[in-house]
Amino acid sequence: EAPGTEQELTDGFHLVIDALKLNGINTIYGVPGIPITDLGRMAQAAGIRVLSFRHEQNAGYAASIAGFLTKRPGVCLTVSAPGFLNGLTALAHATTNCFPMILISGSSEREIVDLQQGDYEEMDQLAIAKPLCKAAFRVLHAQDIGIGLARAIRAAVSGRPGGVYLDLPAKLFSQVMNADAGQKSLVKVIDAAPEQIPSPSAIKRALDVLKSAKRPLIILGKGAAYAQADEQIKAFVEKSGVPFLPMSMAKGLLPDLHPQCAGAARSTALKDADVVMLIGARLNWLLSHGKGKTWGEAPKKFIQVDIEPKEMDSNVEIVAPVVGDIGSCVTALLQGMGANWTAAPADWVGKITTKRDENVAKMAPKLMSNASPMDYHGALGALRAIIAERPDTIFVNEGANTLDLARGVVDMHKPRKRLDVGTWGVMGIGMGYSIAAAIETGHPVLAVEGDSAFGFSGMEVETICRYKLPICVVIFNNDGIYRGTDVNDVSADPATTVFVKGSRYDKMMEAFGGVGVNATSPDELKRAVNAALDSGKPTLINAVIDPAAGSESGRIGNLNPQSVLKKK
Ligand code: OXT
Ligand code: ADP
Ligand code: MG
Repeated sequence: EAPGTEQELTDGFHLVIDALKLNGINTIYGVPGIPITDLGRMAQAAGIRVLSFRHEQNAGYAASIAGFLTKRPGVCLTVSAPGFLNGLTALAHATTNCFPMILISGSSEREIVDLQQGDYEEMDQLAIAKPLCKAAFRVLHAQDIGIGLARAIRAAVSGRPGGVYLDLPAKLFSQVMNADAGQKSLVKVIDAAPEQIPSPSAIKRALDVLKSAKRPLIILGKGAAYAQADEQIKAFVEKSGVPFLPMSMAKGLLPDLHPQCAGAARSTALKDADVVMLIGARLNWLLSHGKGKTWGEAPKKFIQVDIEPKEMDSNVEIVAPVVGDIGSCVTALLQGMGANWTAAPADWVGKITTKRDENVAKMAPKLMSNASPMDYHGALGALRAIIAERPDTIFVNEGANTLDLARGVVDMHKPRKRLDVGTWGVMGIGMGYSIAAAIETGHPVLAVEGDSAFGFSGMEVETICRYKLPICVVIFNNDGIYRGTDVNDVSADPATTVFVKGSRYDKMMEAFGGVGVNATSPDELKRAVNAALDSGKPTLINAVIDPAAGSESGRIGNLNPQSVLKKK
């Protein structure tokens, strides 16, 4: 270097890194390769945490849940065409779940792609990404990197959060420009997710409807968990005296053991309520679209609090839409209630409490079983006690029976501790979510995985060992999807839903220097999980579950189409 003699230069690589850092993005999840290998190296050298995965889908899921946990866009970095497509599932997932995420992908040269001349990993990525995300941008000139990233950040986190695609063609990275001009071209995004204050008339309307209720119910969704308005939501729910029902990832926003929690009286609460207030939850399939058998005969009035105006009336009439960010909306509701709000009718609250206590009492003995081979309840009883003792542990969960039964059995005590398959019921989030949860929160992670579910991201146990993350993976190994007992009596091939019997997933972990344990009883399981959480060492426990214990599709078997010709 000859200082002073030549003008100082910067390039696309450095501008991308500087733009990320300027906006507080300090972690990247991705897989290296042409054209972004050096970008990853340089980002690491510049102090960004760059986590290299074994498959982009898992890196993408990591980025998506980082967005949920932090309210900042999680960033996933991929190579062109195949890497991009691998990451795209996660981008679509982030959009569907309303998690802020940016998929940054290297791409091939526009001139060649547009003439379809067969470039290395040729693909019109921008066009393909567009319908699957909130916004998609391409940057062709180094001086536009700052603006490009600013647009991506804003699009991801403002309004209803979601996935954004940022296309960076290979040539951009080596483009050179004057360093001063480069620095000036960067944009620090101010107030990326502005407050959206609800109108006073909407608040009054909602409170009038709530006040008129004889059997009110509040449903908290993962949008409420995302909002990080925990104190206001708690104050509002408690002041209202209304029973609340947490959707899966909203469990723990108020503790599951809170006296107003109706989680264990779900059917009764939905059927019999006359006014239902949705806070950050959509009336999609998970709530039977707000109609039909689940919702009973009695007429309902819906109040909905959501940042997305188009969500209102999506499935049924919303008599009191409250559009705004949840923090502002709940604060306004709380203020509007004034000093003399009459709590929800005692007979209704009593009815829910009685039903809940009945259901809890019915389940209690099943959780005490120390039988071997384990059934789901026996194994989950052990894990439930561990989470009660260690409420800061992040609980990641996927599978069918493994998911549905854990959701009911394992109480959550704090907000944003339960991370699961979300709106799509997708298998494969397990290891990506676990890695991001450990990285973003610093808390230990307990991932409870069906043996099938685990298979979708299982190779990332190497990643977990490489970064020495405090993650304990428990595989509920019942030899297959839903059950391990199906038989094909027509050919020598196994039935389509079963795996190699008696597999030892724990040995996978040992291959990479982690701790592997085979657990055959709830006591063994409990000991192994406690040891893992105490040591913080990457651990995988193969929990042997009775192959006959599960049911088809867990709690959603009703969604399977039936052939009238099937059974003779
Ligand atoms: O009130 P009632 O009486 O009704 O009782 C309710 C509660 O009140 C009560 N309850 C309690 N009782 C006592 N105590 C407590 N604490 C308590 N808490 C609650 O219990 C009942 C039930 O309560 P719940 O759960 O709240 O209510 P319910 O009725 O279930 O709620 C309805 C839903 C819809 C909201 C709920 O069921 C839900 O959230 N479901 C999500 C389901 C889901 O998303 N499933 C995942 C997808 S399944 C399938 O698609 C799978 N695949 C295909 C596939 C996928 N998904 N993805 C990809 C990329 N490829 C393929 C595959 C391959 S699952 C799967 C693998 C499965 O095999 P595994 O080996 O992984 O797993 P295993 O099954 O274990 O083998
Ligand atoms: P669940 O699956 O838990 O029922 P959904 O994903 O269906 O939750 O719904 C989440 C809802 O929360 C979405 O409609 C989304 O627009 C909304 N949302 C997300 N963040 C906010 C926020 N900060 N303020 C208001 N609404 C939000
Ligand atoms: Mg299974």
